[in-house]
Amino acid sequence: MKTSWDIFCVVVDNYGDIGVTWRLARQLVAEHGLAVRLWVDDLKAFERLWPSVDPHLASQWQEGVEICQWPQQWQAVEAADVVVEAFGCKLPADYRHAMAARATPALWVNLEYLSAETWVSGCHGLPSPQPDRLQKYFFFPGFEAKTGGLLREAGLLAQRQAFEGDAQARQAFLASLGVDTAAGERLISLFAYENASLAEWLDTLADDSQPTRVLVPQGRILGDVQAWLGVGALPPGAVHQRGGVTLQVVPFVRQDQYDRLLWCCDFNAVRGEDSFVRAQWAGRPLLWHIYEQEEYAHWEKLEAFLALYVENLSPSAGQALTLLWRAWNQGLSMAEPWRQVLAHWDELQANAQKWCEKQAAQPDLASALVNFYRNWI
Ligand code: TRH
Repeated sequence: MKTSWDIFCVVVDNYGDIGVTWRLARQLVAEHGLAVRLWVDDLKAFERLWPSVDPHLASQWQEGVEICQWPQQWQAVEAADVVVEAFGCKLPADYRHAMAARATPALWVNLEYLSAETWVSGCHGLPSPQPDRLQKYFFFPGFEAKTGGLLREAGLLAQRQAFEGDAQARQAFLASLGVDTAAGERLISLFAYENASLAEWLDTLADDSQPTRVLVPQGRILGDVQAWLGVGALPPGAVHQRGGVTLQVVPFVRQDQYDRLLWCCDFNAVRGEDSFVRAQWAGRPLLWHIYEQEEYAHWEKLEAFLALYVENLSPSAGQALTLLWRAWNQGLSMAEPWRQVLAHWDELQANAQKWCEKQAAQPDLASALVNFYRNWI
């Protein structure tokens, strides 16, 4: 019989929680042949990144995963062999009792948020003592050998390479978004939270001799784009040009299509957790808008990642990228850091590729979780 897995997800805000758990659930089914149920409290957010999800159904199957609406009044179900509690969402008390009542113990894993901080390697895989006889462990994604790694589907990089080598497929994909690029145009994707630095970055792009097209998926940054353009609502398909920069709003696409958008662009601005990782798999230079935390806790995460990411760059290229990321995350001036990034473009491009290969040489997170379970039983 297949090992059964239950993954629990509370959508705090945005799309990262469901983005990560849905990606993991799909991969556990597709690549490990497991029986996976995904419990989600907000199917509306889910529908956004996987439109075939019906937000009105209590239970449904998608890609071989049983998706269950996490009900406010929990109904008794049998507990699975492996229980993944994503990002510290609290399991229903009745479900915990069901776990404790099993003849064989269940493995209970708390999947944590991604961080490059050095303490992560020391905490990955540690047990978290529980009052009942349940066994719970911390599972930390990460960038280094002693962490749980990053979500990466088998064949992802080969798919990307095939796509990159197929000019027609690229053009057809962009056309499906209503995008028609001009020769020599730099392509940037822009997925970010509200950001006070945007206006100056756009000014800088507008003044550049090389034309730039910025593709903006529907989302929170659009208000800043509107303000800069001095226009009203910006529906998908809206295109506005100012100097050397063309801004084009694109629809929020299905999760796997978003990868293609990243693969099409020369530079990707991403945010949160999942799009941040996907941009790394795109092997292109990127700009990260980190999710802000209380007491500025996110800042150490940003610096910890940068320290790893710029390790093999020349000091001046590393400095250029670092200053750009810091400016973007603090609402500071982007003009000079962006010019410096352009001055080091080839080196940053090569580094993005090498970083991607280095990360891909580590076991992916889904395989690491499956191995964790195998070693535990
Ligand atoms: O939406 P986010 O800001 O999510 C954040 C972070 O995960 C953060 O850590 C968490 O604490 C907070 O939510 C609550 O950014 P993230 O993580 O990149 O998730 C976006 C998801 O949306 C990702 O799976 C990619 C997907 N996506 C699409 O499927 N289509 C699109 O067009 C776009 C732009 C994104």
